[in-house]
Order: sequence, then C-alpha cells, then structure tokens
Amino acid sequence: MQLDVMPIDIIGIRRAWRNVRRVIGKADIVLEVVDARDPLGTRSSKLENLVKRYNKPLIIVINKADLVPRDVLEKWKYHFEKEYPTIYIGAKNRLGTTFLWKVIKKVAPQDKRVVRVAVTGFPNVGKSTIINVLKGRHSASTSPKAGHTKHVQEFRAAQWLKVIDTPGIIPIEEDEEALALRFALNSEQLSDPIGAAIRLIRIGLNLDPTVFRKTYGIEHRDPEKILEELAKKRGFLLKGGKLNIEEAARVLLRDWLTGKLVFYYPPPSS
Ligand SMILES: Nc1nc2c(ncn2[C@@H]2O[C@H](COP(=O)(O)OP(=O)(O)OP(=O)(O)O)[C@@H](O)[C@H]2O)c(=O)[nH]1
Ligand SMILES: [Mg+2]
Repeated sequence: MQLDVMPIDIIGIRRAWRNVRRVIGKADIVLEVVDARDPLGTRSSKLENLVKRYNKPLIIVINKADLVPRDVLEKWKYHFEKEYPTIYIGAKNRLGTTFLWKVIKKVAPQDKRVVRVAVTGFPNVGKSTIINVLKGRHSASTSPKAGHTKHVQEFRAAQWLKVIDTPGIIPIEEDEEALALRFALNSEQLSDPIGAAIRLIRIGLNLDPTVFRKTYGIEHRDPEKILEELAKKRGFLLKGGKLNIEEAARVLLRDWLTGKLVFYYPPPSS
C-alpha cells in the first residue's frame, strides 16, 4: 500500500509561500479565507504576520458557512473581529456574498483607481470558488482535492477590482495527520491513513457524539469499530475476504474533506 502514497511536496509548499509573499507585496487588500468548520486550525499566523509586515489591510473570510449553524458563525465573527474585519459566506451557494463586495469596498484605499485583492489561505478553503463569486462566472479552476491551484492567477472582477487567486499555503512544520485533519492533505497523500482517521473519529465523537450515526448509520463509539463497520457496510474487502480498513479510513477522511461528514469546532466562549 505504501507504493501509491504521494508524499508532501516540500518544494511545492516553499514555492507556494514565495508566490503568496510576492502577491501580498503587490496587493491592496488581502483576504485570508478560513474554513467555518475549523477556523483556528485553518488560520495561518505566518500569513497574518507577512501581511502585517507589508502593512496591508487583511479581511478574514470564514467560508463554507453552509456547513455550520448561524449562531456558531456569529460567534466566530465576533471572535475574529477583535483583530480584523470579518465576514462569513458560503461561496459555493453564494450565501452572504454581497457582504464580500461591501467589506472590500469599505477597506479599499480611496486613492486607487484599480484595487487588487489577494485571496489567500490554507488549501481547500474555497479561494478559487470565492474568485469565481467575485468574477461572476466560473473562471478559476476549483476542485474537491486539496492543493489544486498551483499558480498565481489574476482576474478582473469589475472595472475597479482585480482579484488574485493563489495556491494554498501549508505550515511546513506540521505533521501530515494534523494537516489531513485540517483539510490540507488528501487521503492518498498520507502514509498512515488509518492513524489519521482514528484521530479524526476521536475528535468527531468528542464534538458530536451522534455524527457517525447520522452520517453512516454506525452506532459504535470505538474508533476501530467504526472503521470496521464502515468497511463492512461498503463491502471493502481485501483478497481473502479480510476487511479493508485502510480503504474505510480513506473514505472517512475524504468525506471530512469534502463536507459529507460534518462536525465543527465550537467558537471560544468569550
Ligand atoms: N460546502 C461548501 N463547499 C465549498 C464552499 N466553497 C467552496 N467549496 C468546495 O470546496 C472545495 C475546494 O474549493 P476551491 O475553491 O477549489 O478551494 P481552494 O482554496 O482554491 O483550494 P486549493 O486551490 O486547493 O488551495 C471545492 O470542492 C468547492 O466546491 C462552500 O461555501 N461550501
Ligand atoms: Mg484554488
């Protein structure tokens, strides 16, 4: 099974950071897109420090609002607004996207004829989808797989607005399990998908004890049993009839990445 593992591309990650740094340098506003299910986990302090160093205004965009209840989104907005202008949207279904225009207009420097907005953040948070919302049609390529956008691309969204799509940035120091849990790596990139899935199941059970019943009709509370049951239900078998637990782990991780398996982190209480 080790043969089809695609290791983390460190050179690609470094290149992405270089590109993002360059884009921030020439942007008038930076959007930091985070995932509503785990806003702190998909937030990047390195990115925010870079933006501060360049002295550019930053807007936090909490995306995938359709996956999280509204009161939770409001609390996250309140939390982030202590530091940055913040909005929550569901780019895929165009929920709340008029706020995006409003906040960009509000933050935009008044003396610029054309405003350049850099759309940055972790892989898979919906940067390219947001570009398409602003552009008004499908122009930037999007994908359910993390790490899809490889190059910087600039689009004109309005007479006065240019938007720049960027590759997702990954903190190099994080281990692959932590990155998979934060939607930044695909299950086929993991050397130990079962380990990652077990960690994910523990977090899921902790945040929503009913989530595996609701999603897969599985009643167990033991992570290994949950994987076994999923393999059984889907008929994932190895040669000789043994259950293919690794396949079940990959499916679970993929469902988490694509929002078929949904639970979310609660906002800080104050
Ligand atoms: N549920 C939900 N899914 C979304 C939303 N916005 C984007 N997605 C999905 O998330 C996946 C990733 O979206 P992209 O726009 O390609 O994400 P990205 O940030 O450009 O990703 P990279 O290019 O890999 O860094 C796609 O399958 C989108 O359809 C949203 O508001 N809600
Ligand atoms: Mg993209």
